[in-house]
Amino acid sequence: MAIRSILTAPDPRLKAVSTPVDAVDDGLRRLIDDMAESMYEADGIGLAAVQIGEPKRVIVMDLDQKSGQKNPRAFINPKILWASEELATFEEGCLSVPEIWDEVARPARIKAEYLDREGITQLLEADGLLATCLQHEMDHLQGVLFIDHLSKLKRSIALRKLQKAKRLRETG
Ligand code: K2U
Ligand code: ZN
Repeated sequence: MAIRSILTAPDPRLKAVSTPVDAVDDGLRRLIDDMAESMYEADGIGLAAVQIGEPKRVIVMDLDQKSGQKNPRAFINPKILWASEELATFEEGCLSVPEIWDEVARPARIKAEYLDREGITQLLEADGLLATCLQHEMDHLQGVLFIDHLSKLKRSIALRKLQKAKRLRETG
């Protein structure tokens, strides 16, 4: 397993539409393990493959990292089959959008289909943080960041802040 660096916005690679996985094999499972390790290292609870520069339709999430218990779940080629009209608002952050937090409204309940790390089709009914996080990660697979859901003004302020922080990191 390897800890991979996480891309931070602005970065055109984060805007890529990720490609479907055509084989759930050992190579993909190594990528999933690297994603999980990179997510834990960054104190995240979710990560999309595109965030480590791999535009494949693969997500890992672990919402219950209680007292060191790690239970990473892989979602390969996830599809949302149904979403409630009712919305739920959460304050979101993102490992690729450092130091920016804001409220995003998304469908409160969803039904999704995906392949697990053995390539078996699974169905998921989710609400609460699980529904929000999965939708946030699936946005990544479409090249969409949570700041793209904010008002034009808030998004431009966020992008200016991110550009300045990236310049400072790169020039030291
Ligand atoms: O894409 C991501 O970075 C996933 C988010 C998970 C998440 C986003 C929105 C709502 C719920 C969960 C991160 O893994 S967790 C949030 C975070 C952001 C920055 C630093 C640490 C944790
Ligand atoms: Zn994110």
